[in-house]
Amino acid sequence: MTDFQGVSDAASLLQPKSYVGFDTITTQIENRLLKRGFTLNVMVVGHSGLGKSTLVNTLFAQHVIDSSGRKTIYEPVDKTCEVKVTSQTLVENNVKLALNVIDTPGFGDQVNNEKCWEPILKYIKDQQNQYLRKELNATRETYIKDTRVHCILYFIEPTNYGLKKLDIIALRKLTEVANVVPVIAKADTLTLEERANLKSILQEQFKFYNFRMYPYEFSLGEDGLTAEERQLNSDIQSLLPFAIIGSEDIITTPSGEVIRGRRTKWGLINVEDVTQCEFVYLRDFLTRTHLHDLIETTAYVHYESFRTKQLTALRENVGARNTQYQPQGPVPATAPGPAGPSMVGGIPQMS
Ligand SMILES: Nc1nc2c(ncn2[C@@H]2O[C@H](COP(=O)(O)OP(=O)(O)OP(=O)(O)O)[C@@H](O)[C@H]2O)c(=O)[nH]1
Ligand SMILES: [Mg+2]
Repeated sequence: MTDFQGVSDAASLLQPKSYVGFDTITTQIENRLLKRGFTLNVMVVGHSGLGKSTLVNTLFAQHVIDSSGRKTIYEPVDKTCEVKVTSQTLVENNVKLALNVIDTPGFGDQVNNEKCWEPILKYIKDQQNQYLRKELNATRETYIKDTRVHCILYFIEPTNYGLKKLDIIALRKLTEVANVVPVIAKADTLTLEERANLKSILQEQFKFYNFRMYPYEFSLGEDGLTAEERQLNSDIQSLLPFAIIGSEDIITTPSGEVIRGRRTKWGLINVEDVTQCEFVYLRDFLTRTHLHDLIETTAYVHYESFRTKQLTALRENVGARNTQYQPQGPVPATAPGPAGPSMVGGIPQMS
């Protein structure tokens, strides 16, 4: 009998006497993945005009979304916060990325912003619910379309006072259900001292309110994080929230250098220069080191916890129903059962 425990033991590793070819499995997987492409769902949350659309367009170096809030002060304030999804497919070296940007215009725009985070939270839970329903279907799709929110970029106003009451409530709710990456918006409007001061206030507030920001210290797999990965995650954590500047403009400097930047009265800002802002750190972290991890963490941490809660509630419901309707005598073949509390597709709906 093969002892699978022993496979990790180098002494028991067998090398085929001639080339078999199973080492191509990685290429085979890569080819299949390339054919299918990848999906990334990014949600942007923050007050109107904080540069949400600009940052997404800067991150993906393409005009992916339009500003969806008010264009002028004369436009009426939308009644409520809503959720708008824009989908684009980006291609880079044969890799197709279906990018869905979930915009939340109207967030925090009202005089009374109580519960303005509700439509956002509802959207996130609806996507998880949809996925669960598809997963539990008797005839499952081979690849379930993934609309679960992989990353929330949370925009914090560049003031000197740290989080507002609304930020605290929204962050508490959102960090429980998705990967949240906080950013200080429009960092060019703060001096370097103000920026450092705001960052330390925010870091203390995150600690005080116990907000679990992405990336997390724990690992998803059994293998655990390597010392290097752990170090990278802790370096990123110490940078949060990223002080960013966004721009869609490509500018040629007097020295002939082509940069992505903002032209101001007192000079040019190169958003890709790490001495001027932390945009590059954010981009590298989101797209070059943690893109896959964002998707996996959503599936194995956030969705998993939602799934467990839902299925436990479903089991308890069925259990309660069975106890309530314990047959006293012979059971009629067509005994009617109560319609379970607020059930959609057999799954109880959680608030
Ligand atoms: N100074 C400065 N201005 C910025 C920055 N990012 C965006 N802006 C400007 O701020 C304005 C609003 O930017 P948007 O990207 O439309 O902001 P938004 O958060 O998407 O706004 P809504 O969609 O209306 O909620 C635009 O004029 C941008 O050029 C930044 O980093 N610094
Ligand atoms: Mg916008």
